[in-house]
Amino acid sequence: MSEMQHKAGFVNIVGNPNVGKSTLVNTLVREKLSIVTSKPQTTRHRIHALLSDENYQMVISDTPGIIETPSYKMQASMNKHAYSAFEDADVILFVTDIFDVYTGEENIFSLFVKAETPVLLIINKIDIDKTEQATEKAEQLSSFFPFTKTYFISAKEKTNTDELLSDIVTYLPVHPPYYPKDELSDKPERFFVSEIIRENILKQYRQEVPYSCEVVVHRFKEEEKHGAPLLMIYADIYVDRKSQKPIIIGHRGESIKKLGIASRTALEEFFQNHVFLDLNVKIKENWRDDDKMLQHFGYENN
Ligand SMILES: Nc1nc2c(ncn2[C@@H]2O[C@H](COP(=O)(O)OP(=O)(O)OP(=O)(O)O)[C@@H](O)[C@H]2O)c(=O)[nH]1
Ligand SMILES: [Mg+2]
Repeated sequence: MSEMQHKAGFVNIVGNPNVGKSTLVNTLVREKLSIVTSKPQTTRHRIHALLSDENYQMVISDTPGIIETPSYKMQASMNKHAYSAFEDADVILFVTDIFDVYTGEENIFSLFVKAETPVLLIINKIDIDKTEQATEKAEQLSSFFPFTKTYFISAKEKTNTDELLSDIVTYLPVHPPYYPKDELSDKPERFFVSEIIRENILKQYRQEVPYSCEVVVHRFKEEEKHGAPLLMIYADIYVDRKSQKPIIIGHRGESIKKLGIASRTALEEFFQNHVFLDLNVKIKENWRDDDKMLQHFGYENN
């Protein structure tokens, strides 16, 4: 009897901003690893979420939504992260929804051709879409590229995602696991801390303000208080204009206090631990176009 061979591979998720890529990653791995908000351009980095079973390991990449015309170096770097997902994929998940518009001229379709891997077309948000529209969308997109298979899902409601998951396994090559089986991500804890705070900034503040923010965790330490573990977290929020600092802080510090409470609650949920959180606001003018700052904030590697 031949032994069941272990499979492992890279499952890379691509698509426009706000179509539900991060929601799908979280649904597939059954953990909230990637931040999700109603605003486009939430994800800025490429995030590897790991899903392991006895017989397989998926390295699922969430990527930033592709920005057609980047206006900051930061966005150019986000695109670089997104495009890198075409290079090492074993299977590509192209996520879209019925609101998403493609003409067929987009660069992404030639990248699918070049990738030479199966590309699955995922029409998301069927919980709110009329089936007819979703079907029309799928037909239109299929005329731009011969997708391996089409799925109509709701990442949010977990509709048809089990079927998708078991299909993905069939596309994985025979390979030993890339990471220890009990790991959930290749990103360090500090990364998730800054993402969770950034998620709450995106949820709380309006217009350009959240997009001008970057969060840096400069101290992350487990201590004990009254015999119970306590995570001590100190983070700086960088804004790219002077005028944004008082907005983050708010009248008598009310806004940052609210942000602190929401972030701490989310962090406690994530780490299943008590958290002490200290937030400070710093100004770094035009950091989104500053190579040195971008490197410092981790945009250049990975
Ligand atoms: N109704 C519905 N909403 C969804 C579904 N999936 C995602 N959303 C919502 O769509 C919005 C964007 O979801 P994200 O997962 O952040 O989208 P994304 O593609 O990762 O976005 P970027 O990181 O900005 O590129 C959020 O408000 C989600 O709650 C779905 O299946 N149904
Ligand atoms: Mg995202």
